[in-house]
Amino acid sequence: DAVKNKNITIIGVPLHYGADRKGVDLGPDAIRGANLHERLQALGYSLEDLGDLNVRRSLQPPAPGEKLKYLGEIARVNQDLCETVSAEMGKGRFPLVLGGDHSIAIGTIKGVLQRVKRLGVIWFDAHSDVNTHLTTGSGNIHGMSLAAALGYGHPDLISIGGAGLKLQPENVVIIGARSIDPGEREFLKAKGIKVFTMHDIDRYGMKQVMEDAMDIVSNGTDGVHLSLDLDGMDPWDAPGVGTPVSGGMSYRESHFAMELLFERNLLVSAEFVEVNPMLDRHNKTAVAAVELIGSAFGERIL
Ligand code: 5AB
Ligand code: MN
Ligand code: MN
Ligand code: MN
Repeated sequence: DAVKNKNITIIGVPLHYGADRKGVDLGPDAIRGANLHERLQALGYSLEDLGDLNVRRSLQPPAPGEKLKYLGEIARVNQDLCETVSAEMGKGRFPLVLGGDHSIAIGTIKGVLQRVKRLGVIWFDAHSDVNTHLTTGSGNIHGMSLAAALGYGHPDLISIGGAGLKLQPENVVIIGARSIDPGEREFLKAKGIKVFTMHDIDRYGMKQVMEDAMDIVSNGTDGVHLSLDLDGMDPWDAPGVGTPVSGGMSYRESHFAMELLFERNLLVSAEFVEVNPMLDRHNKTAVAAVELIGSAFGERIL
């Protein structure tokens, strides 16, 4: 049955430079504090928590108009993450990465790609994160991570984990999108990346969307990575995020998506990102993250 790998390695990445906003660096501990270990152990998993990767504090703020804010530190941390993820997978373990801002998807995915060449990705997000330094309005690298994992963007980002290591666009789906920049729209069209927008979820329902999404990411691949940005959920249910967009996936829709994912047994790795406890209410978003993790790893109501 699903998620056969019973050995999980937890890796925290307290990075906020990709979002250029404090608080999301506290995400890993907020998620742990919402009883992550207990939930997974109750499901029969054996855990090793490596703690948090090192991230430098108090860097000089970027110059106004900078299009790749904090590039150096973000690239360094992602290279470290890439090596850590790859090493854990080399020991036969399942990497569960806790963010931190979504720029960490670059390191996670590159590390997984070193072990699973033909990798599918489910990108659960209000945004599509396919900007580059040429299209970004904000200069925030957390809006560029999917593009970088596909091999587009600044050389210091796309070379992480080794030149030529990249996802194929036909193996990627985005779920829950409702805020896509003009340059991103062009990119998604040009590369033919399948996006299940909120409109699609309204129209076809989460069951159909997930079945189609899982068919796409499993076709011709040897494993699937889940990159889950908590802002994919509706801000009512997940208020503790830096870039909230209303009209998102409900609490139940998100749970159901994770339950369906578990049933298909596709995942080889996962990351949960963008939890910002400083913007949260009653730890709601960290708790939601742990509940989604629980569902993705087999928790059931009855
Ligand atoms: B997140 C925006 N497209 O590039 C940009 O939270 C938002 O990882 C990016 O999805 C949001 O700054 C990045 C406007
Ligand atoms: Mn994102
Ligand atoms: Mn987002
Ligand atoms: Mn639940």
